[in-house]
Amino acid sequence: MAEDRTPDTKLTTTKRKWADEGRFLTGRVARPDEDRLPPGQHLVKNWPVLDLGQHPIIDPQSWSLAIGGLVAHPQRFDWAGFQALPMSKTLSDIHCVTTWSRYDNHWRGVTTRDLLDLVQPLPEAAFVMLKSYDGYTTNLPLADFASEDALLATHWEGEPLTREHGGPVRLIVPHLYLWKSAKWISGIEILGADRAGFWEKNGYHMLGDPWREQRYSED
Ligand SMILES: Nc1nc2c(c(=O)[nH]1)N[C@H]1C(S)=C(S)[C@@H](COP(=O)(O)O)O[C@H]1N2
Ligand SMILES: [Mo]
Repeated sequence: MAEDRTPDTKLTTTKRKWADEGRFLTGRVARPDEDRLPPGQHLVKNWPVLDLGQHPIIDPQSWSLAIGGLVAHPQRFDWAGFQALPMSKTLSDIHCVTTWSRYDNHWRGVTTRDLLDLVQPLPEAAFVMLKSYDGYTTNLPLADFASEDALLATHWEGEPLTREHGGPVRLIVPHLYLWKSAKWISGIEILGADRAGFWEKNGYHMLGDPWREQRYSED
């Protein structure tokens, strides 16, 4: 632990703890250029829309995001509270299990690390279940959720995220297949053990790493 170091803000303490534990490093694997396109993928210039077919209309007045489960400080953000969080910009490629990939997407939003700094996952926290306004759910390891370039995006290419792409707020975890990136996100539950979300119950992989072609579960 960090007791013998200079006292620090809550924020740096969490980051240091992660570094000490060597956690949250998956997804930050340096890849040579020729590995930029994962196996079995092809490039597209447009951005296809894929979902269960319900595009919920979310009024900012009634929007909220709850973060709970195995955390020291559960939070519920309303729209104003979420807008007051530190906003970051990222640049990333996205990869859909239906074999398209799209390079160089500019995002703006709140990084998952900044959110986790606020709620402080407990030591036994290891997985995340995401919940959305259309009833969709998806799961992933906490380490992957906390990857450095993962964020709750409000903007894409300088414009507010459209409803069909999950606006007002969706998750983007660029190093996993895009089905893990919940659109219209409403809840984040931190778990001790992995649980299957919607597609994961229907044969999709529990992790979904495009470079290992983890499209469907083995059994
Ligand atoms: N809430 C919600 N999020 C979702 C889905 C969904 O049906 N509902 N579909 C997932 C799947 S299967 C894919 S491929 C991506 C597609 O995101 P896009 O439509 O912005 O390309 O969203 C993911 N997130
Ligand atoms: Mo998908």
